[in-house]
Amino acid sequence: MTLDQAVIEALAARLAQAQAERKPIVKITDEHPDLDWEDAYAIQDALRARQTAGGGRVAGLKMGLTSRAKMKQMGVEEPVYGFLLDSGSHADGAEIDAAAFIHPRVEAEFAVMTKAELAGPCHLGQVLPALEFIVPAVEIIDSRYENFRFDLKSVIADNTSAAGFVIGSVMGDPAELDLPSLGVVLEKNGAVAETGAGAAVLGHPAASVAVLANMLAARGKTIPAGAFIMTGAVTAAVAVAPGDVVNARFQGLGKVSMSFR
Ligand code: OOG
Ligand code: MG
Repeated sequence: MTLDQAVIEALAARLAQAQAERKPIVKITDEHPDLDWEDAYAIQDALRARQTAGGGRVAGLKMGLTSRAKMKQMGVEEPVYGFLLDSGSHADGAEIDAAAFIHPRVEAEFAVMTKAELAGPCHLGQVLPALEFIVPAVEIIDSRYENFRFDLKSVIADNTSAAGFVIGSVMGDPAELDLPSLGVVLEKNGAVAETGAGAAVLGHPAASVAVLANMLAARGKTIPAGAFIMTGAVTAAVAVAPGDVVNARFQGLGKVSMSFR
């Protein structure tokens, strides 16, 4: 740690304010170039504590930057994790107010629910039997940083750009599905915007859960049973604006839709 708790709290407050006022800020590492990984996750933890103290409820966990397409789009090389708030959950087919965000983007993801605790170190072979089901999902991301530009430590502090999510209603059985081979099509306004397959996510979406367990283990934490986890975008994220209609189609798992007003 390079920052004291007062600075960590102040940075979390600044991020929360940027989100509340929809005014992007410069990335934290511009001002704190020596910020380390512990500082970055400590700021995220402080943000989470602020939001839950204000009545927010944590709905689950998310992995980010787990596909080549995303790493390339954002210019970073490693996965990160964050949390999902209940207030960010939108029903499938919802009309979502784009004015609630700074510069929203959508990305298609596989989401899972665990049925057993996962304590790292663990691998795919331990994760698969611990999954209750898999559902198709779309994450809405919205960096609190200017021009959606950041480095890994800054994006960790900003809760990995988490801003909302929509899940589909078809529950897949991870034991029955060949997850790496499942195709995903992300459409905006009826045109294909991105295409991919489960293998884009660290080779297998459940491998992303293993990486999460391992990252949490490094901080003395585990993934509890009954945890909802977004495993990270399959393809690059797509910017959305009022009037846009988004459809994400998942092979064998139906589709997830939303529109922005
Ligand atoms: C960071 C969040 C990445 C994903 O699924 O890869 C993420 C960002 O790109 O702003 O959620
Ligand atoms: Mg995501």
